[in-house]
Amino acid sequence: MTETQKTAVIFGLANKRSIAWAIAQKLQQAGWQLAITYQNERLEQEAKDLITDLPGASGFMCDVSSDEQIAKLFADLKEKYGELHGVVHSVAFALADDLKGEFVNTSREGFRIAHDVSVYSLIAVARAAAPLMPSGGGIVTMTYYGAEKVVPKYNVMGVAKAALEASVRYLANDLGPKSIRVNAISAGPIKTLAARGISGLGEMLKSHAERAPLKRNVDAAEVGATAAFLLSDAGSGITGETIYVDCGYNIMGF
Ligand code: 0WE
Repeated sequence: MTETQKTAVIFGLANKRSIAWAIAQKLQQAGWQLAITYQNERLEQEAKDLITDLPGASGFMCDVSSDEQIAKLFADLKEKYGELHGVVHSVAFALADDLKGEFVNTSREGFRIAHDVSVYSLIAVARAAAPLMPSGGGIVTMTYYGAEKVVPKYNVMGVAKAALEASVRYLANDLGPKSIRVNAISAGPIKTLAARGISGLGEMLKSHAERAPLKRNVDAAEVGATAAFLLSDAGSGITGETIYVDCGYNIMGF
């Protein structure tokens, strides 16, 4: 068992509603050993309480807006695990002011922060992880439909997610020769901590469920299962892709 066990690092645990947590649970059930990161001291206690109850999982603090913290984390991961087979990036941030009102009012600093935290971090993490993946592996990030079509108030996050999806394709091209696959999951709206700050989320969930072919909203566990699939051998032919886990919402024209 241990000689064939795979190890993944998961970025973006805030609480039990985090997509990162749903992915962690599915990967653990599939037999993975996990390193799970949280942003800072403020989130540490809640993260550690969750991680303690997940067999074979360890917690690490890492703010992905810091090159130093990313370097330190991967040095620690190399020492503890030697090799990695999976990376899950479930991190995004924009200033609250930029997720209300009009996109045309996005500030230079707000644009920079959204892209630094939500997009550049994937590139930095992929670069740091690749040397720890000599046998190949998978990288999965989270995106949203607002990358392709206008979702009112998603604003600068939509532009950042468009850049993230393009980054997935360029990373897939760079890392493919090392047998490292890079994909994005485009999830329908889910009531996470990040989404709860959004006014009108309730109405959005309702209209999403009405319009989606499956007539319901997606569950974080379904996103977790898709991430586990992409990181498994079953996903071995898939790279550079954005996979929808949205109850079919994106296929509708009217
Ligand atoms: O990607 C997201 C949300 C990401 C997010 C959320 C927040 C809230 C708190 C990024 N930064 C912040 N910053 C904060 O200060 N989603 C896909 C969920 C989401 O967010 C929206 C949505 C949906 C859906 C914002 C406006 C409209 C729809």
